[in-house]
Amino acid sequence: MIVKTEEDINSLKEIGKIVAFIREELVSKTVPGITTKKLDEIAGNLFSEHGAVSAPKGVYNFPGYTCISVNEEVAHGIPGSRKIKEGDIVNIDVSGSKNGYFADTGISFVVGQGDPERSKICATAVEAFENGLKKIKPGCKKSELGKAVAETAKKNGLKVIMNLTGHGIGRSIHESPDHIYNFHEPFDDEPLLEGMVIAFEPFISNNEEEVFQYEDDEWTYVTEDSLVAQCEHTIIITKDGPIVITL
Ligand code: M3C
Ligand code: CO
Ligand code: CO
Repeated sequence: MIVKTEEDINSLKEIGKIVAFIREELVSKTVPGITTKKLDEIAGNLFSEHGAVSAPKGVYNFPGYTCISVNEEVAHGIPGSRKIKEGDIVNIDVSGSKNGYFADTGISFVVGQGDPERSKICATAVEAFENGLKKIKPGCKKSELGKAVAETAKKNGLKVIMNLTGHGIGRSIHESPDHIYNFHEPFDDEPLLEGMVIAFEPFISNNEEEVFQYEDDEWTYVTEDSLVAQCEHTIIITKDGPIVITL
């Protein structure tokens, strides 16, 4: 969407704050032994306490309030009986709506004491997000973001996932612009506009550059032999600088 009114901005900020709060609650409760289903139940309760609705469930009938992806799972992980273990790389992606406005945020992290390589991949996803964020201003090319992500990955000896992208957001979870690539696509010269709302979500990998959808559940994106981390926030683009509503 393109924000036009104060109400647009305030309503986006409200749902942004809610999904960020749920994300942080779930991160703090991700300890060895807890199941992903239990974490998702906590999120379900928090959505209703805040008068908000899960986007995966509300829009796509996804079998969970949140997407929780562990190790070989990269995104759209379905909460279930899987128990979190020390050293797991976990992604918690929380998206939802309130009063017809949507926000989307996600973070990957290592549980407890883990392999430093895993922590580095997570830190690189955050760095890629921050470097992309610096490029965002009305009129800049959408491809500038992917360029910053790819350069950050390369500088750290890592790669990007090429078939998962950021997206426009606001009045629905996924809207125009459809694809904010995580690699440099020089032909993608579509400009980002004043007031545009986007979810920017770099995915950084140590090996493969593509994910595939797990056939058994038709949801989970997995890799065969890679570790992947994501960092996602929802951003309003303004002439005075980007407003990150999900910090
Ligand atoms: N929040 C998710 C979508 C959840 S709806 C099942 C997203 O937009 O960040 C991703 N899209 C693709 C991978 S993660
Ligand atoms: Co998301
Ligand atoms: Co998203």
